[in-house]
Amino acid sequence: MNKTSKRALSLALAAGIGFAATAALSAETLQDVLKRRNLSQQDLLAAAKTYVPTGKRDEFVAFSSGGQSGQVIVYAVPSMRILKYIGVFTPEPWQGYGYDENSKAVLAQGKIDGKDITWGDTHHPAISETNGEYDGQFLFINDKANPRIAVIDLRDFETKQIVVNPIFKSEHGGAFVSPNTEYIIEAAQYAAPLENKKFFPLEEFNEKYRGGVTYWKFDRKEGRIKPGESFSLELPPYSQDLSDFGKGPSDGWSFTNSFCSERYVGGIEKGRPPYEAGCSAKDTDYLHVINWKKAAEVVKAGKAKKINGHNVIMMDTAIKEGILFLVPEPKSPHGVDVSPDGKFMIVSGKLDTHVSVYSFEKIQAAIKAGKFESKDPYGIPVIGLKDAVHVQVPLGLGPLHTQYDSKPCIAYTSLYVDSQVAKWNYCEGKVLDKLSVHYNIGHLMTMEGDSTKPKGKYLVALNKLAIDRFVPVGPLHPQNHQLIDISNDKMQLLYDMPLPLGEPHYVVAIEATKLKPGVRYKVGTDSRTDKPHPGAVRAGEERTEKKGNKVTVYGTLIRSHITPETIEADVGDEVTIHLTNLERAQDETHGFTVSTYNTHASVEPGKTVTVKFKADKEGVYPYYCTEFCSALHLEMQGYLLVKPKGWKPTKTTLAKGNYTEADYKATVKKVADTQAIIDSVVAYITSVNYKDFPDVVAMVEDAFDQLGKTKGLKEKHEAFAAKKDWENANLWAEQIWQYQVKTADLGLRAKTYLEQNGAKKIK
Ligand code: RUQ
Ligand code: CUA
Repeated sequence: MNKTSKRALSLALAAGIGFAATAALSAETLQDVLKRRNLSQQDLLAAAKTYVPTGKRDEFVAFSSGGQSGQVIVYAVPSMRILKYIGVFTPEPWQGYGYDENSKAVLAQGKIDGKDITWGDTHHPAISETNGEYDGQFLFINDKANPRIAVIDLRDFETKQIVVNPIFKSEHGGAFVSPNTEYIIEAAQYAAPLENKKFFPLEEFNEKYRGGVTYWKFDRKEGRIKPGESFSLELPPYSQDLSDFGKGPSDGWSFTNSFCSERYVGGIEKGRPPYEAGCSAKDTDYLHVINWKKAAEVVKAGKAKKINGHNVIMMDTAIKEGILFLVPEPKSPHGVDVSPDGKFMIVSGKLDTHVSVYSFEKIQAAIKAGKFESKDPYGIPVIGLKDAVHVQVPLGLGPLHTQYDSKPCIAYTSLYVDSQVAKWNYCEGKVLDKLSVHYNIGHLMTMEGDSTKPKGKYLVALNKLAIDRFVPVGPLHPQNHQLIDISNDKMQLLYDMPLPLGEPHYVVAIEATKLKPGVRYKVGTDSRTDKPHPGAVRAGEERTEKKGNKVTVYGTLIRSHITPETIEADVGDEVTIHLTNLERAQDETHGFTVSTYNTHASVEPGKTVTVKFKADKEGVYPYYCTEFCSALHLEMQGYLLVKPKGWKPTKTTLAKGNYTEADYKATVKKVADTQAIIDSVVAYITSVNYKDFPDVVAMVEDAFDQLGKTKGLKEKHEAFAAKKDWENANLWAEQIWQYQVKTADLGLRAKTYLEQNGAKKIK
């Protein structure tokens, strides 16, 4: 018996006989701890508001942009515990994302002009909505640097699709969803020619460079964006920025602001003042007001132009059809955020102390009356600021983004220069409270704060700088997400969370109970397509095929073996390994890698994953399971044998172990002892109402599954024993014990769960 199995058995024995640890007696009182750790009553209050005791769960789940990592960070509120990183635009090794064939296919959708792009500048995540409320089904996120949008399915938190914007070279105003997630907005940032690979000098900026906004059509049933049914609007080269969809009365419209409507072209190297001067010279920029429902009809009517194979409504068409308007907005604006009731759009001018509350009703009245103060250089009608604004409120320096409270008319705006959050009433234009944060807040986020039904309670400040907040870790600091309690009149700062990944620009949070992720896949699923995987097999159907120089393995994974345990190839063969995880138990993920072939798969219960590589080096390459899945995880192994050209075997049998009758008898006794433990655990479980605990039912089923695998093995070892083949007799008896250990492991987990969750005795 090796060390691991000895430990497993002794653990099983210890727990099986009901050995319970006694709770350690703490001599310290709460007062002692406060003193020792130098904590105030206020600290204690903050701790009480954020602490989530072991075994308890958080109220909200936040999806944060992972910034330059190209990933999404999932964390929980109020504990601020990180739950997951989701690989999106970049490879993520743990999840095998970019290391198995199925996920490589998703990443390959993000190639631009045939080139792999292995990073992304993610900015704005958006949760899918139904009637303007978060529904927890999908998450979208954009890549500013390489204009792309990704679709993540929240049933398994996996990236399913990446679409490349067909006409932009960069973007920023995405992802934002329409109230029923029919469309996802992606607005351009830095203007460029819309046609691919077209060159025009900067001298032709005004004529040939363009901005725009894309409306990606989303098919909810399929959970995929339909590029063929998507369209864009050509816009002036104004550096379009953030966007938002209207809702309620403003449903059908969308809003995109802009900076650098000066259309300034810098050139320090030629002695010209830099972009920052030329792009902020004027007092106003433009809010783009777009009737997207009508725009969709214009496309249907065949009035769009195809650019790079994509439908684009040109500016002159948009003007003629009355779907595009501008409103001045002060000065170098950043966020545009539609209020929950859809009546107002709040715009912050970064270089203005004011926040402007635009009235949708007023804008509509001006459009209906044809009341425009001017036209921009491209002939787009401009509605006068006075005819569009409900109120302008001086909030402080560097206002950027606004989020909403569950209480009517209450909003929170980030003040970048002041490093503050302002709480204010946008109906009455009154400032209510201000709170200092550390430092230079960018976005901020309230719970479901950009939906029609914000949940209030907490606000997270996404600060750009983290000076003096954390133990120093070198010149590159972590980001600082600060949790703020907004349930009372006065805001209270609760917690600093360092985020050590990228610059997370924006984050969205949803009530945890709205998320209904699965715990396993239907056996044989390709999780990246949601379809049955053609390489899936069931237990007993495993096989290896060799055709020409192609070796294809149809394998399975289950605690604690990989089938097959040997793969043979000739040097130069192309090896494709399909692996199905046959587990039904929760959290029984197996990983798979082959030494030095840069391949990795994460195979969750039910999933089928393919890894593929060219066996271009002769030699011996161990493969193994990379997740610590059971007591015999280390033994979940095998060999890839890459044979040299013309190799012939000289030895045809494997070495034998020196097993004796005594070894065999000891193993048989061990099997009997372990069975006694299993019986006692089963007796306990069936003596309580375990059927009322679905998680336990799954564990118990799986435990019996494992035990079921011992069928026929007793006859087998006894037959070998009768022939005095002690090696085979001993090893087959040992195999029974392996299944018993897994059974006991699950049974004990179930027992602990039941004891801790108040299972009741039944008759
Ligand atoms: S950004 S700090 Cu949304 Cu990309 Cu504003
Ligand atoms: Cu499977 Cu470790």
